[in-house]
Amino acid sequence: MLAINWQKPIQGVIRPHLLTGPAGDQVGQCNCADWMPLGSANNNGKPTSTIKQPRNAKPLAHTGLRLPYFKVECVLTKARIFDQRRATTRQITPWNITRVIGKGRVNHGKGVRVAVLDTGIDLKHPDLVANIKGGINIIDPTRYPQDDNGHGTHIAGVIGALNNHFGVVGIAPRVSLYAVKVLDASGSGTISNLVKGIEWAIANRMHILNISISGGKIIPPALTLAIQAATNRNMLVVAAAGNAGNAAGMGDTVEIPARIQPVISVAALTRANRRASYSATGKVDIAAPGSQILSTYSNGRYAVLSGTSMAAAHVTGVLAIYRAVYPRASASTLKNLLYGRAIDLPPQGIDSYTGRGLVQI
Ligand SMILES: [Ca+2]
Ligand SMILES: [Ca+2]
Repeated sequence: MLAINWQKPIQGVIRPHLLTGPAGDQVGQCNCADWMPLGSANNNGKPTSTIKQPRNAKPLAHTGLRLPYFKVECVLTKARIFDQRRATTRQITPWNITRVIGKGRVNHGKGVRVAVLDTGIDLKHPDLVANIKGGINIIDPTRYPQDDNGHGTHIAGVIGALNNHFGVVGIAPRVSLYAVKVLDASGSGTISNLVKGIEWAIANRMHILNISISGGKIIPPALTLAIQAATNRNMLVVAAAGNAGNAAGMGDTVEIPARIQPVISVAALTRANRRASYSATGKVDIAAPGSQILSTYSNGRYAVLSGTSMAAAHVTGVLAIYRAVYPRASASTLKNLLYGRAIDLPPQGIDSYTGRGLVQI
């Protein structure tokens, strides 16, 4: 029995709760041939803007947030990710995790608090549950931040899926994950809810914020203020550069919040260490694997997703490892370490495609 230790001050919002056991096994429901288009992805693979406006507000393009993932490539049931007969002896280390951690980690991110501002996290996922320490549902504070989309659970798994005998493993498998649900089941949300999520993260003294969300190019002042408040408190804010890029790498296509100055903007790489064609260009700080990423998914499942969303999660995981090594280091010191350790990718030097290059532990 694992108790979720919901961090104060959230009493009256989310009650302490016991969450036990894996979600129901859904053997054979999905396979790679019938990947499930969810949320803001459509059939041609380009993310669709699913703009949701706050009530009584004049429509503003920048109030719409969406998830910068390319599409759900494949949803795997627990049964499909590993042979059930060997389930007690097998765990996959996805290629993208190996790419970033190399020969191994110096620690597992223990004691580092990471807020995942997203669609929630599958709070009962057997490959995450021990690391989920709290959170909030900003959309409906009377409910748990349970992931009704899948995206947030995928992000959480890249950052910190458990190192055990099944499923996958994340970059920082003993990190403390906090589910901050700011997007609904379709992956849509508002700037004001994102700002509230950041405020919750500040109030609850998170160390790192992962924001795999994009919301166009107009910078809302309220969002900038919230992010500056976080970075002024020595917090690291990581965001997906966005999926509005093009094959030629032309133009300034990075979206908010990644394009806001103190945010670490992350580009997506393919398995060949090339910028993915969808990965936004311009204000890019660093790059990480983003295409064909296997991780945890809603309802105890696993899925392969692609996008700068996934790339951002790798950088968050690496920062968690750094922070566990140097718990007293300032955010700017950790940022310099992050940038200094990255492997430069062509063209030589810092560039608008992959920033300082491939993130490394
Ligand atoms: Ca595992
Ligand atoms: Ca370069």
